[in-house]
Amino acid sequence: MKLYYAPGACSMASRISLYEIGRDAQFVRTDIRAKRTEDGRDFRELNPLGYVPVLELDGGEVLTENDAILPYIASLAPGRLAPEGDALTQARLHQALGFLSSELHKAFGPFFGNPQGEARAAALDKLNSRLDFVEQHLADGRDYWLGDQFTVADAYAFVVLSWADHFGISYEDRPNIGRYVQRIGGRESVQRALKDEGLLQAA
Ligand SMILES: N[C@@H](CCC(=O)N[C@@H](CS)C(=O)NCC(=O)O)C(=O)O
Repeated sequence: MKLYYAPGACSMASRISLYEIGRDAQFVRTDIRAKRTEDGRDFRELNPLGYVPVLELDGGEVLTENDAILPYIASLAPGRLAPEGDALTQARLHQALGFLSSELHKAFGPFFGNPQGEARAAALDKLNSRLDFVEQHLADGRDYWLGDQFTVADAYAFVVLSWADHFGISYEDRPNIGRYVQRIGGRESVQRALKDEGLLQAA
């Protein structure tokens, strides 16, 4: 199995999840601007839309979209990264992933274009409303997004919430998010993913 990734991008959630379950994979660095992979492929042959993550399975099947890849990885180790239970329990994971991709991740999108002035204020306004929601969601003292169990949603939430730092957005006034990012960031899988993507100074 190959995971096409860009350092620090949302694809890191898949890497963290693979590390959590101890699943072997090849990690192929991808230049998402030039749309080339490090092994010289035209990335658009894998994903015509040119974004990571892409998971290429051993049989050649190609999977795109965090919302599909993360539950797929979770399915490789039942009970480890997704809750087991009835339809409502399963729906809670999809609710989390839907929010994380189409609301939180998307609200960070404009900041990658370095918006200025009114454009930054508008982007901040929208992002703040999503962060307020996250702060409230975590206010009952839960350790993980869905409660007591670490799931793929936490891997994804951690990666996206960590981007704030790069854009001068602090969690000082959002202590629940601050603690959550610290907690997830302290996991061995996360530290290893940060190191392997070159985002941590070598000790
Ligand atoms: N809908 C996609 C979006 C993935 C996405 O936004 N990937 C970013 C990195 S976090 C990317 O590769 N952007 C490059 C581009 O869109 O050209 C998903 O949820 O998987």
